[in-house]
Amino acid sequence: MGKLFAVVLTIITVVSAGLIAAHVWWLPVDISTIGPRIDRQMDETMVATGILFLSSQLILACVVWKFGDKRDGGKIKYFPGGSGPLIGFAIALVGIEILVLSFVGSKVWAAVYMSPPEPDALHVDVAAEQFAFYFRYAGPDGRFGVIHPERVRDGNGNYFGLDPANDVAARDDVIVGTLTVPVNRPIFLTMHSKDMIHSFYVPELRMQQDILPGLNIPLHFTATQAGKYEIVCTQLCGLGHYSMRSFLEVLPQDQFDQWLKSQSGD
Ligand SMILES: [Cu+2]
Repeated sequence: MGKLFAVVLTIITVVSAGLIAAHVWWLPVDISTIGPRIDRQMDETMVATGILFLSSQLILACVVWKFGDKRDGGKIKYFPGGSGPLIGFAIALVGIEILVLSFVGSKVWAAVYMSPPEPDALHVDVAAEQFAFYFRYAGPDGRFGVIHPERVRDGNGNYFGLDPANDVAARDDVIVGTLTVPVNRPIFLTMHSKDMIHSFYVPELRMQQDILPGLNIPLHFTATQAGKYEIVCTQLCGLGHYSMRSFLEVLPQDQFDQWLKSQSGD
């Protein structure tokens, strides 16, 4: 029985590690400037944790193979010195690995979160709610209208609580349900939530950011490939969470200009 277990354990270990190493189920194509660094970090993490995973499972299989059936007269073999030092060693090893990975990974994290957006970035304001995303562009005047939370009303399409009657800057704000951006241009998002925690996730951008009520959360990226990509909410935000999604549409600059102009109604 012990030998059979050792064989099955070895097969499961090697096959699952092989599937990950071969990137059989992996992230979709990367379309952001930060993507290659994130992917490399992910690979490094997988190699470091993979070595620990493979060695621990294979050592376990070897031990079970060798000692699993030897229960002569009910005698149980113990590791010299007991299991305490071994457990201590394993905890220290995993702890050091997590610390090192966090330290190395923090550089990529900082490149996204600790650096300011480019000065020429296109600013898009994002509102998340149960169960939709809305995107707002400043319009031809380049200024966003002021948000009045008490004016937010889905019934008349005032998702951002604007007051166009009294606020000139709000009159030309463009509000849409699809995040449309020009390719190769830095994009700066500010995101807020109307009701509860949501999350902005675009696997192709390698970006996932929680949106918390009461905060205006910044995020910046540059998309490098035109196309249409799915935006999904990855925080369980209520009964309709499964349907909370939108699209990121990356267009060549001239097509984007045309699109924005048509939305502004000029
Ligand atoms: Cu949500």
